[in-house]
Amino acid sequence: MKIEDIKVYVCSPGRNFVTVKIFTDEGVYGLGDATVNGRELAVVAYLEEHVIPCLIGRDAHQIEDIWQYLSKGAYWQNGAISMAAIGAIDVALWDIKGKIAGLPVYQLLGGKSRRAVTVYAHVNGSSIDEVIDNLEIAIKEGYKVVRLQSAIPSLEGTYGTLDGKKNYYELQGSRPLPPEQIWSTTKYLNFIPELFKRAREKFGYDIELCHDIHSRLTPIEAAQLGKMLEPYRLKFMEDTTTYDNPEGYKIIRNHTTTPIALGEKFNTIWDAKPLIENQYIDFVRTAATHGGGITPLKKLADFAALYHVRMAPHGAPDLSPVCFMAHMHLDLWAPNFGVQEFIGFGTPELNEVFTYNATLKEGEIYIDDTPGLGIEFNEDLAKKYPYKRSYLPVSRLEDGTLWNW
Ligand code: EZ4
Ligand code: CO
Repeated sequence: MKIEDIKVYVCSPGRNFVTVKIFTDEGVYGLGDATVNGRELAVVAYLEEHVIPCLIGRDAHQIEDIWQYLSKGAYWQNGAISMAAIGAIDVALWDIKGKIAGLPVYQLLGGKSRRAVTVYAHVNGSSIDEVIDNLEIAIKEGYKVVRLQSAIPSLEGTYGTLDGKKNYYELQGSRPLPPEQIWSTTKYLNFIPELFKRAREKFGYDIELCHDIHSRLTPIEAAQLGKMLEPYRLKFMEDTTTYDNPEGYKIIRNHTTTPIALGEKFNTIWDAKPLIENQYIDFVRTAATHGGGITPLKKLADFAALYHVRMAPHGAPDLSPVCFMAHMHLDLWAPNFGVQEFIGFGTPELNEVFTYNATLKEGEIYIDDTPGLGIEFNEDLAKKYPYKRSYLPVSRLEDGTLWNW
């Protein structure tokens, strides 16, 4: 079965997505997601100019060899742009293999390890009271795990909150230049434990709670945070500090029993290796799109399992439904699956362009047995929603110093 053609589509049904479609000479096609938030067209150029010409005429069944060819074979290994490009090709080839086999991708990985995929919902607000009200709604909706984020008094536009917008698509869909937000670690650390205290006082300890810090802290500040949050028994605190020095995580680990999640920006297993083998982290957050596809994520899951580290794939709105479905198959299979981030099924425009069968029941997502990934992309409708340049915000300290967003 030969690869006949590969097309790349950029559309913005609420926000920008880069979608790859591989066509074969047997009439079967596959879909992949190549979205890198704020750098979308760089991936398009990488694919169209440097990847696609090398793949025409190759055997679509040789997923592993094509992965090696595009990474080792490119000389320039790793990196967000190239791995998203390779990831999209890889996921599309798994989709094709499933369709040819007549099996959903999770069957090709080794079959189901559970009935459905437990997800965590985002709960946020502009004050603790508002977060608590929204948490009550999420619990009533059946979620068993939630991520709590609150705006911090006197800081504009805190990470993880909607900043007055009705959803992530309205917030992030079009930012023609990067907005700037102010950060203060002192104000944050003085404020945030109260949020979890109030949540536990009102709802007890059965609901599992997560929190994302988006790399704003130094290792010792992260250790302080972990200790302060210990009484509220979080499922995990995510991205407390950057991962450029894995030893930073050793400091956090040595001081607190609050579990640690990391890795939504990892683009290779090698990023995760020292953190996993030293048992500095508990959940690895790498996404199929940004980590280079299903092929490396399967290896990452198996490696992580040796060290009791569980998979908790990134599920932000900037990953397309194609990546979401790739995660559903990985999550159903992985024996060491932890939890899947989930921000809802998106806007009506989004669900017009991407169609798939996934049902949310009591905080778990069920998919059906459609062969392959089980997702369709309507490229004609996608044309109705052209690309709009859009950026993530940048963060500055109160004195103007550029900080991690
Ligand atoms: O801000 O994906 O855990 N989720 C997150 C995300 C990120 C975006 C950045 O592109 O941290 O919402
Ligand atoms: Co995150």
